[in-house]
This record gives sequence, C-alpha cells and structure tokens, in this order.
Amino acid sequence: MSTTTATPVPATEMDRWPDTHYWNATKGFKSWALTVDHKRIGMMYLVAILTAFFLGGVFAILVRLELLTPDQTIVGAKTYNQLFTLHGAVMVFLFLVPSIPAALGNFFLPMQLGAKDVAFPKLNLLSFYVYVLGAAFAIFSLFAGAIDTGWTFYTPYSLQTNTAVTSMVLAAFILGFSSILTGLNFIVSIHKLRAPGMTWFRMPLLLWALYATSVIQLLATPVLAITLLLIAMERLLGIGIFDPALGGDPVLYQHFFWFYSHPAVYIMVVPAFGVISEIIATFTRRPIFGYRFVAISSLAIAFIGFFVWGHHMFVSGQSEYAGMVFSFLSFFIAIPTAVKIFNWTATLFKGSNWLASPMLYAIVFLIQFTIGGLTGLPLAALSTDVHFHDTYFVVAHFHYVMMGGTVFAFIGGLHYWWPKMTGRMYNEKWAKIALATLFVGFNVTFFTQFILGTRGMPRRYYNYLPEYARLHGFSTVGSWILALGFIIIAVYLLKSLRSGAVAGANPWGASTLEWQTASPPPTENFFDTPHVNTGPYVYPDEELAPRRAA
Ligand code: HEM
Ligand SMILES: [Cu+2]
Repeated sequence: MSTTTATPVPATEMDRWPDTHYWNATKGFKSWALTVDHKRIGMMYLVAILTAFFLGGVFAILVRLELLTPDQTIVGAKTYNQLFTLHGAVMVFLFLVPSIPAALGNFFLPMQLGAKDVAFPKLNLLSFYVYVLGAAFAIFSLFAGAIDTGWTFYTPYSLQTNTAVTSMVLAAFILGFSSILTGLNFIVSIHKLRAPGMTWFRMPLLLWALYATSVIQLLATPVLAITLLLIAMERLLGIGIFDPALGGDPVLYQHFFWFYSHPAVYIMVVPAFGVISEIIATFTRRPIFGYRFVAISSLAIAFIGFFVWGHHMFVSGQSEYAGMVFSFLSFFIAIPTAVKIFNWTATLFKGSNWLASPMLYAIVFLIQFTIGGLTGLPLAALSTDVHFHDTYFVVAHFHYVMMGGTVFAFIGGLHYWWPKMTGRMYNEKWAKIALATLFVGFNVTFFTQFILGTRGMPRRYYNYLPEYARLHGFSTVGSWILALGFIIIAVYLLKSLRSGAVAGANPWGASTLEWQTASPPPTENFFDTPHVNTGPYVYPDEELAPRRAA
C-alpha cells in the first residue's frame, strides 16, 4: 500500500503553477470585500468559520477545565452556564451550520457542476455579509451579559434571565437568513448550471448532499427564525406566547424549536456525508457502491428528518401518544443513514485503498459516526430515553455525530481540497500525526461521557458527586489532547502556504471536475467549458492510479 504523493497522471501543462488564478487575479482589500467569485467567498467563509471554531473551542476548553474537579475549579455556577451556552451557540450557529456548505460548498459546488459561479453571485456575497452581521450580534451578546440559557433557549427561563438573550436570538435569526440564501443559491445552481452532459445521476455525491441540505435550510430555517423572533418580542414587549405566567405555552416553544433543530442536525451532517463520498471514491479509485442509493438517501434523510422532532421532547409533557409516534418514526431515519454506511463500507471492502490523510479522516469518520448513530437508537426508544434524557449520554451521542462525524469530515475535506484551494501540498507526515492525536483526544474526551451518562451524571452542571471525578478527569485531559491536534494542523497548513510543494492540477488523481483544472483555479474555473459524458467516478486507466505509483 502506497502513501506517496507521486504524480499519479503524467504531468501536463495544467500542472504548472498558473500565472493568474483566482487568488491573484485582482488585488487589494476592495477586490476581496466586493468579490462575487464563489471561490473567494468560500475562502472568506472558511476564515470566518474557523475563527468561530477557535472561539467555540476556547469555551469548550474552559467548560472542561471547570469539570476537572467535583467542586468549583475555575468558575462558579452562573459563569459555567454562560460558558456552555456560548460554546453550544457558537459551535452550532456560527460553525456547524455554515461550515461545509458555506466554505467547501461555495468553493466546489460550481466547480463540480462545471460552472463558472453559483447562480446568484451577488446574493452569495450578501449571504456572507449577513453571516458577518449575525456574528457581530453574537459577539455583542458575549460582551453584553453572555447568555446562560443553553443553545436551545428553552422558555420560560430564556424569557426571565437577565443575560443577553435578545441579542443572541437575534444573532441566530440573522444567521438563519444567511443559511437560507446559501441554500436557495445552491438549489438554483444545481437546477440551472450543470455543465453540458451533467445529468442528475452524473453529479458527484457532494452535490446531492448539498442539494438535500439546501432543501432543509430553505424549509426549516424560517420556522426557527419566527420562533426566535417571538422570543425577542416576548422579552421586549411582554407578549405572552411561551411564558405560562402570561398565558403562553413553553412546550409549544419546544415544538417550534425542534421542528427546526432536528432537521438542522441533518443540515450539519448531510454535507459531511457528501465529503466522505468524494474522498472514498478518490482513494479507492472506484465508483461508490450503490451510487444511486447513496444519492437518494440524502433526500430521504432530508424528508424523514421533518417527522421526528418530538423525540427531543419525550419528557416535556407532550402527550404519551405523541411520544410513541415520534419514537416509532425516529427509527426510520436510521434506514437511509445505514444505507450510506453500508455502501461506503462495501466500496472500501476488498479495495486496495490509498491511505493518504484525507482517506484516514474518512475511515475515522465512519467509526465515530457509526458510534454516534447507533447511540441515537436508545435515545429514540421511548423507554430508554426517559433514563438517558438530559444525561451525559446525550452529550456523548451528539458529539460523536457532530464532532466525530461532521468536524472530522470537514477537516478531512479541508485536507482533500487544500491542494486545489491553495495550489500547495501540506506535510503528510504531520497530517497523520495530527489525525492520530485528534482520534485519541476525541475518544478519550467523549467515550467517557457515555459511561458517565449511563451512571446518571446529568448534563449542564458545574459540580458533581465525587464518584464521577475519575471519568470527568479523563474527559478533561482528552480535551487537551484534542486541542493539541488542532494546533498541529493549524501550524502545518499555514506553513504549507509558504513552503508546501506545488500540488499540480490533480495530485490525488481524482475524477470529478474540480480537479480537471489548474490549482489554484482561474477565476472562471475552467479554461474551456467541460463536457460530461460519464458518471462522476470513472477511472478508465487503472494503471495510472496513485496507489500503484509508488
Ligand atoms: C440514527 C440517527 C439518530 C437518532 C435516532 C438520534 C436520536 C436522538 C435523540 C432521541 C435525541 C434526544 C435525546 C434526549 O435529549 O434525551 C438526540 C439528541 C441529539 N442529537 Fe441525535 N439522533 C441521531 C442522529 C443525530 C445526528 C446525525 C446528529 C447531528 C448531526 C444528532 C444531533 C443531536 C443533538 C445535537 C442532540 C442534542 C440536542 C440537545 O438536547 O442539546 N443526532 N438524538
Ligand atoms: Cu433529533
């Protein structure tokens, strides 16, 4: 098995470092601030969401530090509540929801379509500025009293606390519009801008995933927007909607919130499925097994995802009958998800796979996401969830899907496309060391939380019984290992910008369109409009496969 980066295909003219590319085509601050180039917008999003990830990460480290000892370690109860709320809100609204679509999707959706840009380039830039405005509100909220409700803003507490709830829900409201605009742009682009010959079933699986995600963004996000606006109105004007003291209904809030937020977990994870499909196809040099099933299962997940929100509310006081129905329906979402896992595994099976760093990320994703998905089942079952609800079991579950899944896929995708975006290779050895560090750190941090949860440790407490101290200690040390992994990645990626080897057009020998042009790509993406006459993952000349190039 080879891990070289030997040139997989004979070097062509396209492998030269291009004289002009999207990065240097025009110069100066204004040329970036007013750009309508989807690649530049993608890069600006990338910087923005990585900043958010860093900020959310700092809060996470502080949360874990507080939990190092059973009593107060660094902060008291009130500050602790603010820390975990800010961690959650920043990670969900500023990082996870936009992450893959807005950064990698913006960059690669038009390129994979064989198009010059998205359908509405100016709207694309607007959505970026809407994001920045939302982020500004969030940061304002941070300084203006730092909200302490949890990222779920549950009423009636969120109507009563004197922390900065209004500015944070307005932040999430504004960020929602950014998400809607991106979704709209992607849907229209996929319908209208496919290159000649690019039929629906010739589209790479990332595009199917982004399409399904966009549908959810468009249909679910408005519900969140209205709900958050109602909270803001209730706080500002005292209108009784969710507060029982004013004749409102707090359970209604939970219905509204989860009607968005369950589908939103698929906004956060379906794009990751797309990234993993791309990586697996490239490094096994095979079409994804059951391509059509994998493509359609993204849409199925988007559809079914709208019918299961009540599984977050089994103990909320909704009717028991509703609980039974939601429990039953929740199991259906596991079917299209399992289809994907099965098909990816089948693609890997018996292949001689090239274990370069992006592929290793995909494998780690498969392991961690499967643990995350399977632990969703006891949460979806009414009888067991009554016990697990609001324990660390839930915390472990969603970190396995959102971090072990989405974040690992995102970082894997960043490595996969880094040579295309920057024209340079990163240091492969350090990439592997960093991934090993992340893998150990992640599992030490979060696997312990499954055990804590089954032993009854509740979530959202700053202190705990001494019997939980050892496991909490493990978890906190794990968070330091995780942080180290991310620091290593930041160092070698930044270093590669200066001194990385020139990547050439297609260092992985991938078959999708974004690799059939120079790295970094020219402003118009392709020198000639591509014509497509095969499926996305066709490797006619096995002899040239990189895994044999050692
Ligand atoms: C087989 C698939 C899945 C099932 C059946 C499932 C089931 C559940 C259930 C029933 C809960 C509520 C537990 C409780 O509060 O007592 C839950 C919580 C959660 N799940 Fe999943 N889940 C699945 C996949 C996912 C995925 C793919 C994501 C994200 C990408 C995700 C993210 C979350 C989050 C964020 C929470 C916690 C929300 C909170 O209360 O703060 N889940 N899951
Ligand atoms: Cu859910």
